[in-house]
Amino acid sequence: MCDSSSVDLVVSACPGHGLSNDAEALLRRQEHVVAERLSGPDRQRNTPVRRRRTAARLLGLAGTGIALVVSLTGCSVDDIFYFGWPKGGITQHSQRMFDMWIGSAIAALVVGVFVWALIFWCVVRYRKRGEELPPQTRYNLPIELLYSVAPFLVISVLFYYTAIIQTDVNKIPENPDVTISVTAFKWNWEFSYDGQNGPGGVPVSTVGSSDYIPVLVVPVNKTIVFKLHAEDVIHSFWVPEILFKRDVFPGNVVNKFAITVEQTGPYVGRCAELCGTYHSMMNFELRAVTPEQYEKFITAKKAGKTTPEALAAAGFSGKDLYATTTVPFETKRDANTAS
Ligand SMILES: [Cu+2]
Repeated sequence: MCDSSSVDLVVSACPGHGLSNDAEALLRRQEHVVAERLSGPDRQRNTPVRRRRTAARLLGLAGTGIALVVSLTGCSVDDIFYFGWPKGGITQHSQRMFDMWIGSAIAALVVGVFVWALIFWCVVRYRKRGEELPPQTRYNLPIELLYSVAPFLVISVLFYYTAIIQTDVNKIPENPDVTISVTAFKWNWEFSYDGQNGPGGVPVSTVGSSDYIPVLVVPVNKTIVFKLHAEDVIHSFWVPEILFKRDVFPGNVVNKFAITVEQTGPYVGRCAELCGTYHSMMNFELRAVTPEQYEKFITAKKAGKTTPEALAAAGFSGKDLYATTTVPFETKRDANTAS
């Protein structure tokens, strides 16, 4: 192969070409630049040393990215495997919802890893190697059928499990063990036990105020139906540990839902709908107790006892006579300073 450049050929073929020294130098410079662009980078790109450096740089970038994702989420190692879902929950429904979430996250990860692998494989395998346009592929019927059918299958499976579990979660038993009417108002709660009347036929209830957190006492392993109604604006009944919330509407709307609590203990409850100035302080406590403790509590309330007295009758004492998961808010009505 001849190493002579085009300029050399012109100069040697035409001694009287008439080019000045400057023009000849300029042409040689341009020719050199074009030759560098067309062949120089490709030769460099294909050297083993350059390939190793590129691979090391990519590995470093991937490692840094993974470290950033893990550290910036602020999750503990345990939480990583919940994929953003709160732990288990305390009702029979919450475990099923948790299982569905984990299953969906794993399925999404499998699809995601497959797609990422395909993308990176294409990026590396078919990277640009020259100016020549690679073969263009289109109208590949099997591949296009796969593109159409695979997402449909994924959606169908997710829809099936969502419909089954949602229907089960929303089911209202015909004869629940306990029915509780929940009344939400700015900015507190009243819980009234249907069919349980105190002195004078007044329904047994617990109610909150500016300086008292209402305690909603429920028995474990019994079906409980909640009937939700608001006196003023839209609120939302939410106990994070039951992994469920439902809006509470004023007017003629009475929303219902049913749960069976499986673990005793105190759990904070909140309003989850922005309902006004003190919305964030509209809390209550769900106190899940044994059926025996529940019976003692209701019996004491029916006898006209206060909620702390009834909790004492159920075996609680000290600070457990009041809510332990949240405290009444400070209204600061007398203060003229910003809070
Ligand atoms: Cu509210």
